Amino acid sequence: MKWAENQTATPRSYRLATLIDPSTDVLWNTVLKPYAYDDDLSISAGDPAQFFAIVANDEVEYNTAGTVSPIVDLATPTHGTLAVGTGSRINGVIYTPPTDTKLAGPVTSKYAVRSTSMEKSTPANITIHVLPRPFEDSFKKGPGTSSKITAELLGNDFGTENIDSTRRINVVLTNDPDLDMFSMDKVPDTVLAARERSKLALESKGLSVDANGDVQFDAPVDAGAGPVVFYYYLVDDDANLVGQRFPSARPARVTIELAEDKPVAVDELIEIPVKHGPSDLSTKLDLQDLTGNPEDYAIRITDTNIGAGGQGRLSIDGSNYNAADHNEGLDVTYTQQGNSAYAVWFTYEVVSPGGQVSEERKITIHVVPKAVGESISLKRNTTADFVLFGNDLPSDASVQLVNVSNPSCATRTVADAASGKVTITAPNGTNTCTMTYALQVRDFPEIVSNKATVTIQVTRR
Ligand SMILES: [Ca+2]
Ligand SMILES: [Ca+2]
Ligand SMILES: [Ca+2]
Repeated sequence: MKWAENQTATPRSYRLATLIDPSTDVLWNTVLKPYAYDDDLSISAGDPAQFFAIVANDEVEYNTAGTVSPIVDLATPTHGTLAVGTGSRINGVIYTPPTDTKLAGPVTSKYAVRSTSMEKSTPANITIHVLPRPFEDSFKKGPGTSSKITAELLGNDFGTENIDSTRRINVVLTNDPDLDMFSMDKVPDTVLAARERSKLALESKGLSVDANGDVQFDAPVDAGAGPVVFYYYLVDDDANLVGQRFPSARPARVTIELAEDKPVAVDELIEIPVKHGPSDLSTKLDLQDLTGNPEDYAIRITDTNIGAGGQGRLSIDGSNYNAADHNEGLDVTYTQQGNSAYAVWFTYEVVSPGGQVSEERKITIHVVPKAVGESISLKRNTTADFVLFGNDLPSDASVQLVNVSNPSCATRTVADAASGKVTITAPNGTNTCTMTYALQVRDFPEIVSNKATVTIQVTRR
């Protein structure tokens, strides 16, 4: 078969409808079975619910002024929600994108149409492209610095994760927000030339996308060049970059000021709960966040007692701190001794990518004990010893009892603070009393745990 008119390079579909029944039944012969055509729709991630007239391209006879929609068997979409329209919108569906605004990509559903004469079509596919949506960004980078800026660009965007694991969200840079970046067929020479100009302009601004899809920015050395401005689309793509691309409806503008905030360091106390170990003893210290510096500012350790009398271990970017040749990096992690409470310290400076250095400041780490309450039982008019440390952390000798309250009915004496032993005398009568205590680190009395509650059940003889 061949199209006689309107020939195009891309394949077309057609449908044949035939009447082969010689019946003289007038109704049968004048009513064609309804037919639902597939629909390909799009909406931006995070957008409010939107109406789509999916019946508009279908062949179905129904009362357009009525209240009964011809849409039947509407399948639950793979993401988001879909509902048949009502009132004046019985010819379509209302789609709400996923509530998780990080999601973009193809969503599918199915439906059929039913005519007034109750004939039903075969199912048609609905494909909804939830398009990613980038938002404008503005930040600073030091002159002459090189860095990946993908996280800065995507941090405030919608639809940065693809619903479909065989697809991905790519960044496409452009120097011109009005330039057609995505048409593939019959692209005019003027557009091709403009795309080339855009590419060169981005290169001259030090912008590129590497093989992993990360955006790299090599800032000009001369701050006098002024802010760097460009635009980017987010694109829902096949992972292998084959097939159709689904870019965001608009590109987002990015302004990078060629300047660097002076790094800031602060004196700070970091409290870490005692863990029993041996696993799960490491705590990432987000010092950039703690000091209010950008994420790409490095931490340089200048001195510490950790590993030199102080317990535990410091690591930088995944390997052990070493004063001589491994004292600077982005990620500082402290690994505690395990099942022990104590204090350690280090001094540090913050170093910007452009080489500015902050004042030196000190971080004190308190590994804080954890008191856990318990329920104990005691016969009335009797006296007994109880050790409250059994379920506490640490269970070593680095802590002692402190702040032991008087029970609400019984009486108590602290028999041995270092071993957690209290002597309790029950009253003459059954009752339930409570008392509280905390743990104090013996070598660092300024470190005191939470308050734990002990319930004393006084029983009959
Ligand atoms: Ca349709
Ligand atoms: Ca953004
Ligand atoms: Ca306890």
